[in-house]
Amino acid sequence: MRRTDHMASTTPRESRRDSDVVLSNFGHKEHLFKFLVIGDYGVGKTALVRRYTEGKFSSNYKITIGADFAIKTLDWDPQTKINLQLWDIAGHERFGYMTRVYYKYAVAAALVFDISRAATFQSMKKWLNDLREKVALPDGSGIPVVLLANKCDISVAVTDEQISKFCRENKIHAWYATSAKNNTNVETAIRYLVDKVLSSRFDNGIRDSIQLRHESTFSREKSICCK
Ligand SMILES: Nc1nc2c(ncn2[C@@H]2O[C@H](COP(=O)(O)OP(=O)(O)O)[C@@H](O)[C@H]2O)c(=O)[nH]1
Ligand SMILES: [Mg+2]
Repeated sequence: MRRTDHMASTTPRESRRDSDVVLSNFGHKEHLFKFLVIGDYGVGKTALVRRYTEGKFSSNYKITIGADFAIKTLDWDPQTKINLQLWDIAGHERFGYMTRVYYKYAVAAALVFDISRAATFQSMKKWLNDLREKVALPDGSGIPVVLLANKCDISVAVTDEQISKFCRENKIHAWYATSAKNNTNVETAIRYLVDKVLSSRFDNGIRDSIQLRHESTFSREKSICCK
């Protein structure tokens, strides 16, 4: 695993977000989190989303126009279920920015570049600026971001030092070298983001829960990660 955790300063967060429905039922919580997957065309966003949600990799994807999302349900712990929506910006990469509608209610983002193509790393600043300009928490701080240096199974054109420096300068707390092809660090990176979102809520004592009238039965079949 290649990852940096630095920048000790963390900004406190406040309660938020219509999309983050939290259902509470006899101690059980169910969250809905919208995560964005952003970056230039061809860096592997769709491949990462498919790898994570379907466990598959294919070198041939049809180009989809419009924002696409895939859902995965995580049994995070015996009391917590998370419905994760991964939004893939399919077809809009050429603009280098997204509309506010696309960013709405997002609680975290993965910025992706292709480690074999330096130009896609140079674009990260532009994508990050667009993200931070268009989505902020009520207290003005940004949503958690992870940087993914994808295609680490092929040639490397950007060094660890360059990536770490970029993260330090832009207050990105973690980055991972990933491969959608070889399934390297894909789950780890998403888990990092989920953990960030959950812990910041916990830190702020968020109590935005709805009591359910009847006990519901939560499926535990697709348990993929527990803390
Ligand atoms: N070797 C390798 N190829 C990848 C990886 N991820 C994606 N690709 C390939 O890169 C190309 C673009 O991927 P795609 O997911 O469509 O990129 P997107 O435009 O960012 O959604 C496709 O041919 C993928 O098969 C990876 O981790 N390793
Ligand atoms: Mg795509």
